[in-house]
Amino acid sequence: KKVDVAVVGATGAVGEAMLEILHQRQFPVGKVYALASERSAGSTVSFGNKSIIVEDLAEFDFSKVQVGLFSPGASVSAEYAPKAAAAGCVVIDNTSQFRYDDDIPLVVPEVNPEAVADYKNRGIIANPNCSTIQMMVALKPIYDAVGITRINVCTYQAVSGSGKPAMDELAKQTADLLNGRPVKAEVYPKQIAFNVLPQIDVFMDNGYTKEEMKMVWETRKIMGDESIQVNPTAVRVPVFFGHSEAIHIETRDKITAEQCKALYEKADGIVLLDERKDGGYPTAVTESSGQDPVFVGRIREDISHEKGLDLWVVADNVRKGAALNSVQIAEVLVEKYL
Ligand code: A2P
Ligand code: 11C
Repeated sequence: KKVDVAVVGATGAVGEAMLEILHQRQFPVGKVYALASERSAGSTVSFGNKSIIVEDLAEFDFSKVQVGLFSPGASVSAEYAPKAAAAGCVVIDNTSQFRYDDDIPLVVPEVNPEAVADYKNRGIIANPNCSTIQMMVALKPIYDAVGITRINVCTYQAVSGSGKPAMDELAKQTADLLNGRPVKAEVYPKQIAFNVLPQIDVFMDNGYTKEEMKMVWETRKIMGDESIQVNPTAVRVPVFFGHSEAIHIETRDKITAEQCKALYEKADGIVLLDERKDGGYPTAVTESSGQDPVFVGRIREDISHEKGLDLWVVADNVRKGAALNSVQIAEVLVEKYL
């Protein structure tokens, strides 16, 4: 069974990775269309060893495809995802536009693949935020085994989460600083090179940022548990690819570090790298960059809480955090429903 696919936002960081992953995983593609804004129409992107001419999203007829992988920014998805769905294309949307609508499924295939069935409601499936996805993959086995009542999480997020202009800004600021030139901050409110910024996305009325609140809202929706308490601090660090997270959980029943490791030995999508010696843990650059799994290490029982457990979780934010998760959703869709 072949499926015709449109990648929307194909010239962006996530769109490029979507094309690469469709090819790598041998997704059963028939025809692939690369769509972006009028600005880049006529340029080319790669798909395997072929190059595809980028077409203007505004001109595209979505009745030509069965699946649309969208990552063009929330306001563009707001306009075009419903149009594509009305033309019979199932949209898998990587933006935050539809995630919190009750009738739109929000899916991490290792956690709640059954929710894909609800694509029938509006023809749209939402892909969660990158920092939520890797946390869900890591916590699901523990949630199922002993329950989780509360999550405290601090993130260390790569600049690729903000798209290509942010990657260019980190590179340029780094080069400027090393060459004694003055630094300009445009994408981020302060210098990101050699710095750490405790702000991702805009501030909300409660003092949390929107990135932090996404982790709260999305965790509850994906786990299907409104009672989970989530307390995030989301931080941008000068890393190009790979989000890291220090996660502290409180479980319903006690779980030991050894029991937790045993769960991970047989969990889908997880690589356990946890040796109590120098370097015996995963890092964004060395392990996760360009890779599919979620890496977990530093598992230990919390010395300050009887039912507390600490974890270090790393994944490639552009792959598992965005493009790969979207393609995995498409795989479930094609295998079970289309
Ligand atoms: P374009 O290159 O034509 O601007 P990133 O998040 O890495 O910056 O990528 C954003 C992606 O979304 C790019 O492919 C970009 O295309 C695309 N995009 C942005 N605005 C629009 C729009 N109005 N219509 C279609 N695609 C858009
Ligand atoms: C970041 N998590 O790292 C953001 C990017 O809701 O899909 C993804 C924003 C989103 O900047």
